[in-house]
Amino acid sequence: DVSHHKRIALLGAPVEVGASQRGTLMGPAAMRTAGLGPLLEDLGFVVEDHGDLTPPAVPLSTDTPPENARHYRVIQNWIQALSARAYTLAQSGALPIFMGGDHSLSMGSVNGVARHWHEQGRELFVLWLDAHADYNTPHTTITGNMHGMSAAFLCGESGLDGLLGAEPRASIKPDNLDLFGIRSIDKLEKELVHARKVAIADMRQIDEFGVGVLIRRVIERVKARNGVLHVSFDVDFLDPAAAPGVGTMVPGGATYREAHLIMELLHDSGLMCSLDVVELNPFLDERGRTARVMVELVGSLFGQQITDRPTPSNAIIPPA
Ligand code: B3U
Ligand code: MN
Ligand code: MN
Repeated sequence: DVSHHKRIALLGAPVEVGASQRGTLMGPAAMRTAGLGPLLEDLGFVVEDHGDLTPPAVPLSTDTPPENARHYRVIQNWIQALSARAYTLAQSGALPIFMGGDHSLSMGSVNGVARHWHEQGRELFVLWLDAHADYNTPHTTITGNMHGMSAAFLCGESGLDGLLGAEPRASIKPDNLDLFGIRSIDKLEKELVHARKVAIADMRQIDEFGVGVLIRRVIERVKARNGVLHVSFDVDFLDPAAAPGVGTMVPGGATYREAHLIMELLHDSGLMCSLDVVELNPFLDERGRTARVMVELVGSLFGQQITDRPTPSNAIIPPA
């Protein structure tokens, strides 16, 4: 149980070149403006804001950049710096929140926290809330955008092997990844996800079974292995009607209420050890709406409740 975390460490990672649209570099500032820090303090946490990470401008590595990985050098610097910071933040005993920035940042944040937990003898599971699978490699990508490659990289796929430089690579098992909310996936990407047997809850399953049943299944899997859970929340998981401040709007996403329920169930599980909030694009937002929604959702993830009464337990036993 990692719910004993009383300290939360905020770290901004204003990277934007992993996406096709500029503007996610404003994400961390918008999360702060929307009141993330004070909200978490109101919920009883000690909040340390570590500011925004600034990676070195000059590449550290001497490897050859792969073809079809746009802005590889810039992202490489982000990933190496982020992985090192994620590792030390996790070691410090605080629960880190990585505020993006585009989704390429997760290659660093998750690698760093995975390294920490693996040293503790704990398995790291990753819940990927996203319209996309982000399971491309430089070999399969159509766009070359590196935010579409982060989940594959984290599961040990080759093609970006020099990305971490001297940082130790701490891959997770494809078995420990849950892609959730998926409704846009490329052909070769889909083949790779199937070949690696990654668990997917796509929108059809969400419509058919509901997020409550599906998230409980994720939670039970982590519990059964005495694991810890990293949540990687891409804003485009949400329906564009609820969250317009995002570069890739994919219709048919999670509703405001579905997303809150997921956050509440994850909170109650006590399993979350770290969090990414990525792809928030304040440049495309409508009067700060999406930033505010994301801050509210993080509030629910950290225990904000409607009534503060115990929730009646009518848990559905998930199938094995
Ligand atoms: N799968 C496509 C599209 C994409 C992935 N992530 C986002 N878009 N936001 C790609 O570029 O790899
Ligand atoms: Mn994503
Ligand atoms: Mn996405």
